[in-house]
Amino acid sequence: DVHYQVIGDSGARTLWVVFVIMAIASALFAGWSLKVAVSNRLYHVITTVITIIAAISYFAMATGQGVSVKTTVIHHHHEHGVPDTTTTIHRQVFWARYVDWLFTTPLLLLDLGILAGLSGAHILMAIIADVVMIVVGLMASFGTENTPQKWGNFAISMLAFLVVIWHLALNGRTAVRNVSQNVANFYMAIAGFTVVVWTAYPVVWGVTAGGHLSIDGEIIAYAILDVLAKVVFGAWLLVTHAKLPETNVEL
Ligand code: RET
Repeated sequence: DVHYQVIGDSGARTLWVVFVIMAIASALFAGWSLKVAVSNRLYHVITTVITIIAAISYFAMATGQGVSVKTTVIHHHHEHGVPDTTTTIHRQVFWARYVDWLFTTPLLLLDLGILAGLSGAHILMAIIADVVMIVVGLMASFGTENTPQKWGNFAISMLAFLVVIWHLALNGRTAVRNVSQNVANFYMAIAGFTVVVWTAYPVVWGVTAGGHLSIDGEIIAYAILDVLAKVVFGAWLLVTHAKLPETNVEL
């Protein structure tokens, strides 16, 4: 038998809603940047670009672009004269997300790295590990179900993710202590939030790969995470930056 796993009404509506949220957030963040001196707009620029990229990616997905259909054939072996049968699953894979993440996750790390006062070398290493995580994660998404290929790529991507967390949690914490106590407290809160939200992505991915989530369920889960990781994160960062002059950086 043949199964089609494709987007439904709630998934389609969710893609449009997140597109609108990202577009509004982009306009607000860009507007806020006009209220601060040009020399002090680095976080605004980075944070606005993040939501603009997300808006573009959601627009693409909402209008049916950035999506491919992945076919999985499962063989059932029968004995005693019963003929072998197969189950074929055609499932949509929204790869536009990975293009979004490829650009936005390094920018989010740049926001956090600058906030913590991390060295250029540490920021670069975190970003390279992050790019490996996303590209290999894309490989895993298109890998053949239940094979060492798919789960091997997942494991490599998870290792790269651990390197990213290492930089945020250990190097970031060490660096930010030399900035100021207020900035250190804020960094620990927003970096902690980031680690929790980001960790949910491989969880959603694993539940999806395990066949336990419909396309619409997957879209809604990632939609919630994307709004937390980009919009809530960005608003929190920019509002706190306005209140804490020690977070100022000139680059
Ligand atoms: C994948 C699957 C393979 C294993 C791992 C993953 C991690 C993804 C992450 C994504 C974060 C995205 C954000 C987007 C929007 O702002 C690729 C799901 C580790 C951490 C923060």
